[in-house]
Amino acid sequence: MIITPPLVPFLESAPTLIAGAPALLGIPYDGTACFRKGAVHGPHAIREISAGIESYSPFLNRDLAETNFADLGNVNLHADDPEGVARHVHEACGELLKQQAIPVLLGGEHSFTPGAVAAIRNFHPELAVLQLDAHADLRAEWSNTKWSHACAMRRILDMIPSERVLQCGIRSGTREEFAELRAGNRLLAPHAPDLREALSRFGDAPLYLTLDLDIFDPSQLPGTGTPEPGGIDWAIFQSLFAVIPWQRVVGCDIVELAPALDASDCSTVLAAKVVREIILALGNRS
Ligand SMILES: [Mn+2]
Repeated sequence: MIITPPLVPFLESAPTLIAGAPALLGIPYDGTACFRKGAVHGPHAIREISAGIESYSPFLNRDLAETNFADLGNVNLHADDPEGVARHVHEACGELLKQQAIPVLLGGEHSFTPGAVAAIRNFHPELAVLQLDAHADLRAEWSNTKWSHACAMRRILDMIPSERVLQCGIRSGTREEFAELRAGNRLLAPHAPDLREALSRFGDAPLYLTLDLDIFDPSQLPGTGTPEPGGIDWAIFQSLFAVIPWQRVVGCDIVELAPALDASDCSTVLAAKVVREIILALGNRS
């Protein structure tokens, strides 16, 4: 397994992989960040601050202490180009899926998501993708690479048919990106009833969730590379969370926390709480 052990465990997680359970894997990379860097430190910051948050979720009435999951540490990145990093993520996710774990990837920047989706699609050909994000990420190329964070959803659409992709919370992009989103019926406001209805189009298809933390308003989460006013708060996040069919989620990522950009650490606390809720949702579904 191409990983390094966690420097600081996510709360009291088991270090070894458990079939059927979520497995945290960090991707410390921000090589294509074009505005403000720092997401490379996301995985470490989330683990470190996890010691300071409760393991119990009153919202879900579940506790990490009674939940099967593993924190496997970070992927060893022997590449500094985004395509190479995506390839490492592809390999690592392939290994996790072979062992029937559910990859939960901690970014890092958004550019590695197509690598994860490519690996998971090999196991689940009918895979559908839900993106929660402020940005369309539909550029064909950005900063001289097709593998920039700004191209993540374009690369996913190279693999997954448009009708199996939903992009929720998007409030920033080019005129062309928005024209495409609207024409493809993929654009959703962050409104739980709409999300529930749209997800029902996928039937029983397995689902990949890519969660860019900049879907949150900068007042809630300023510690991100490309903040975008007009985002969601925690209550709206909970309402969206409640309509996601977690039984069908076969992989997910939580990306774009840049901890040093928020000296209060509240952004990192929020990110860790998101990760906790996702582990609780994925680790208690039998
Ligand atoms: Mn974004």
